[in-house]
Amino acid sequence: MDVHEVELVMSAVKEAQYPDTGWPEVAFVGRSNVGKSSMTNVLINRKNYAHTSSQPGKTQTLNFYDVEHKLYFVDVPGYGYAKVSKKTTGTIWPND
Ligand SMILES: Nc1nc2c(ncn2[C@@H]2O[C@H](COP(=O)(O)OP(=O)(O)O)[C@@H](O)[C@H]2O)c(=O)[nH]1
Ligand SMILES: [Mg+2]
Repeated sequence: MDVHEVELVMSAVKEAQYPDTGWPEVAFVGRSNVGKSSMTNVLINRKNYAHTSSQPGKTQTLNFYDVEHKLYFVDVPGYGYAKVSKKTTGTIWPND
């Protein structure tokens, strides 16, 4: 699919904030710093729309990208060794 229209529609910290359109949601799961955000950017043809970082732990919320009003790519926090407190990341994803 050629992607032209992408929009960050929600940066969610709790389930009540997840979109309820029923569109498919695609997410990549993996440790911090393995390239999940970079992969998302490649797929949506953007350079750094999903923020990448050389420091682990940059992505701290569930970021839902509306792709062509058909589906979502969801950039998720990694697990592993990010230097943020459990309080900051909340309960959505274990941070270690
Ligand atoms: N060498 C190399 N570095 C990459 C690749 N993909 C991502 N990176 C780098 O790895 C670091 C972490 O990438 P990021 O997408 O933020 O990882 P995330 O924590 O899984 O979302 C960044 O400095 C990226 O530039 C790749 O295919 N090769
Ligand atoms: Mg990331």
